[in-house]
Amino acid sequence: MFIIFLTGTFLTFIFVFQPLLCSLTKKENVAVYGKASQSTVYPGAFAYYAIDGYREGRFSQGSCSATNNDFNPWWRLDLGRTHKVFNINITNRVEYPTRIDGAEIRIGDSLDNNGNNNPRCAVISTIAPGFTDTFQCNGMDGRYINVVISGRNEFLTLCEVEVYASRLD
Ligand SMILES: [Ca+2]
Repeated sequence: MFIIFLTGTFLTFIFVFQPLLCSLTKKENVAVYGKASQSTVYPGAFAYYAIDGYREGRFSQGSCSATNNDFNPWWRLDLGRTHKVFNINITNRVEYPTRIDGAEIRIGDSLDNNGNNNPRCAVISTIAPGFTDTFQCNGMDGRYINVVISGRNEFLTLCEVEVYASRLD
């Protein structure tokens, strides 16, 4: 009887409380509500394409942003107000996948150096062609999310940037 009671309690937790807990703590991709800009615009590859909601990694499909071959190219998302950022997903382009290597994710409220001086969440070592990798930012605060490649000339291409964060009121 006790075992049945215990099992029942356990199942109640699994089927009732667990989904409730998940729905309360679920983080939304807030990137789609933001505004994107970038150092320069490669013809037709607008900054917005990195937050259009599609992870499509083939450049020809028109869902990847790209800069020209800039020195220190950057892409920036403005969330409109400060958020607590938990994790960021970045989808790499299928073609020329090594262009993303060494890119830094920076988060903060400053626009100094176009936001590229904000605290660093992560350095992207590499992302497989067309794949999506997750970077943990552990609740860093910021209105601006930058992806910047420092110290070399490069085309910065992002096929999707998802930002899972909570608004700070
Ligand atoms: Ca996209």
